[in-house]
Amino acid sequence: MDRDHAHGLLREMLRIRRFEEKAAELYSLGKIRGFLHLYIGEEAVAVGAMPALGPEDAIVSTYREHGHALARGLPAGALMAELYGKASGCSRGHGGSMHFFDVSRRFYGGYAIVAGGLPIATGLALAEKMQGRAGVVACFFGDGAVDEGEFSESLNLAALWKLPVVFVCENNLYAMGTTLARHQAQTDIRLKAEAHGMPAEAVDGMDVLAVEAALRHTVEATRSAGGPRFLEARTYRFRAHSMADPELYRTKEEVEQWKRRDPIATFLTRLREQALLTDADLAAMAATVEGEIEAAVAFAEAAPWEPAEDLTKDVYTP
Ligand SMILES: Cc1ncc(C[n+]2csc(CCOP(=O)(O)OP(=O)(O)O)c2C)c(N)n1
Ligand SMILES: [Mg+2]
Repeated sequence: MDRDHAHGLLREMLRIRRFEEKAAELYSLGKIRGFLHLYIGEEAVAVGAMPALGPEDAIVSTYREHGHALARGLPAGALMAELYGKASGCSRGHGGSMHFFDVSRRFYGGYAIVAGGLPIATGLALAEKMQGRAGVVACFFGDGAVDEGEFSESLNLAALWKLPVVFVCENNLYAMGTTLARHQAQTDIRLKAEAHGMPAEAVDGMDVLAVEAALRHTVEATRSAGGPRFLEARTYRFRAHSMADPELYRTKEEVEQWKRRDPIATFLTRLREQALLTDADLAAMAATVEGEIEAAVAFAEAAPWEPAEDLTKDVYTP
């Protein structure tokens, strides 16, 4: 394992964790309002995935997209300002937590609609193919999206037209409070992808290196051989579905059990065991991350509100 690369992966996971812990704190202070879905516990998926994707590739995510956006390189300040609803936010404060967007980094959302990103990703992949470009689209979505018609429609067309898209299902076992077995007769999601005519595999979504290896070979296979691929990342969210969820559908013991597989803590242990990380390295990294998050909050605090006359600017109907 390359030391610098490993440090980079750890730093990215720490950035996401601290960004979201701070967002939760700011939510309870009333600085951030509306919906807020935290990715805490799932960081290894976004962080493992991004090194496999270049600037020519595109990303589509869900409403639980803070981690993907940070790992893709959207500035933390622009994301925090978006959570505040400020005009300096990445979506000019119009979108909030669920609608991070940055076309310059080919980050095409952030979607509030479950499975809504799949047809968008499929369309982006169709554009890549029609325009003769080599980009691959990585589409992230949850286990709940498997229920939707858009899931079948998108997978079918992507396979039929051999489009360069990698579908990454972040299976965290729950769609709000509903487990897969309560809404699907077939709980092996890979079989659903294979039934649509594409290769599918599963990966331990709590292991950042395993995710990176899986994404690298999946993205490369898609780029060179053409046609979509499917990856199921098995993961778990440590926090509630959103800020308003009493979590009556799972036990504290289950959550504690998964926390023992915390992607950050387990990676830390691994790096220490292999003498790739010292306490001083970690302290320095934590201080850098803390500084970045503090600066992001300061940026959001100081950022302007959109002028009242702009409120109806992007509204289509009177
Ligand atoms: C089409 C649609 N139906 C219902 C909802 C309400 N809803 C919001 S999140 C969610 C659960 C989705 O779970 P999953 O896809 O597993 O993603 P996770 O929240 O676990 O990341 C539902 C049903 C919605 N946003 N869109
Ligand atoms: Mg889920």
